[in-house]
Amino acid sequence: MKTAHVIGLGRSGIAAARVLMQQGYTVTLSDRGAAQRHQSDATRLTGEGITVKLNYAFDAQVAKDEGLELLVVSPGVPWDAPALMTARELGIETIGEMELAWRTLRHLPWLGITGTNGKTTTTALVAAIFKAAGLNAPACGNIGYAACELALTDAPDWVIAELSSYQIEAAASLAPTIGLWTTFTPDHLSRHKTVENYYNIKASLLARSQSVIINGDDPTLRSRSDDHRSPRHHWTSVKGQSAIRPIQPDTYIEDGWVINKGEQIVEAKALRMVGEHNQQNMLLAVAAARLAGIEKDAIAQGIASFPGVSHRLEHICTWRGVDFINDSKATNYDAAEVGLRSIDSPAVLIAGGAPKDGDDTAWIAQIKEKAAVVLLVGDAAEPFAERLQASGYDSYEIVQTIDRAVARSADISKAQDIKTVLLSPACASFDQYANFEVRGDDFRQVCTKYLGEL
Ligand code: UMA
Repeated sequence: MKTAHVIGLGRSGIAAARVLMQQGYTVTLSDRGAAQRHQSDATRLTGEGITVKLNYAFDAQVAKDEGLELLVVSPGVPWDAPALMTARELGIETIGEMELAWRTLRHLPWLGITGTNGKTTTTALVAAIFKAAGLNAPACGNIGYAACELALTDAPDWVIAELSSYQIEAAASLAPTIGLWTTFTPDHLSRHKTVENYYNIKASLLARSQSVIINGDDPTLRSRSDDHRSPRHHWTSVKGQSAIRPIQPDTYIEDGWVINKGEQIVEAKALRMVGEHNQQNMLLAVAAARLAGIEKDAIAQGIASFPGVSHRLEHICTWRGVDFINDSKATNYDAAEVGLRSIDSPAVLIAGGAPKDGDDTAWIAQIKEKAAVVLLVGDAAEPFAERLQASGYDSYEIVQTIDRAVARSADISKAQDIKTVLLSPACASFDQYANFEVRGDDFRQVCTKYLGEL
């Protein structure tokens, strides 16, 4: 009997364990935690014949002695964790959940979408276009629906996967039909150590892709364009056909139209999402759809009916003329800077959470331009206050929680001419919430309830 061990009782780990069961493995699934949700998942999975170990530290030597052949890890498990290194040394095959999905679904065409920011919107927009074309191609991967969950369903027409650096580094043979790169700025440095490591992980995906689409409006991707010059590379630009010379984009905006290889595809204004970055995401999605052979009518229909993505500049409500916007997915400085750049000012910005490393210069410059007041929450409140003060911006208040921030922003909006209240944290959520979705849901709920009662 083949044996496999899966680490991480989350979305990826549960789906990976089920896929392995279907493939005839004897499966053990372990997690270092033993929270309430772990216990109820464990009961369910035990009933399916999976051995579940909670509060468990994977020991490679013990596993080897017991004859383990395959170790599958969830994206959140550091790829260089000592137990994984020992497993490799002992000859236990060690792969990520995404690699397992690839091995299971490699007979299908794949579109792999990566980048620091813009991945989720581009992935969701591509999925909307493919759906409009009548294809069965739900978005999977980092967007929240694990690729192994997709592998448990009826075979789709395409695998449209949002791929984080965590997933790519643990999926060494994943070779998409189309690889797509949205943006590049430093992120996840606590895991990948250097910017170069982080870049190389993403570049490795494109190196293995049959065709490649790259956002030519991203300064770093453009400056490293020599890494990506060959007929299989396709560039996009919102600035027209000639603005990013010597690169020649084959998808670009001109006279208000999205053009692909000289053909008008859809009017740029058809997309109902604000911000130049979303126009960039739209071009990437159009380029991917055209490479996949989708007709322009379906592309136009998919774009026009696309409602946007939850937690990404999501409009919650308009209260006394002030727009309340949820950008909880902005978990780093660059995403938060893009969020601020996209909204009407003067604004009240709600920021903070679990702080991350990174360069905050451009974000603070946008705060000075757009934010009348910054309300600070979570563990980052004190350090952000110090950074803002040191940069000469003193219109901030420490309010600690999102419900107090919403109440305070309503007061400020009554007293000052405020156009937008924006939750765009520039931080992870783990100090106060399970993840950024729960944080965004909380913001939505507090806005709806509190403002509704005023
Ligand atoms: N765990 C261990 N040992 C470890 C690390 C984690 O046992 O060393 C356990 C945790 O206790 C927890 C479980 O592993 O119970 C969680 O695994 P996970 O963190 O991999 O989470 P999943 O629920 O499987 O979600 C993962 C992605 N999470 C991460 O990459 C951290 C989700 O991306 C993704 O949507 C999902 O798979 C489906 O593909 C989220 C994310 O935060 C959105 N991604 C990062 C980002 O976008 O910045 C990369």
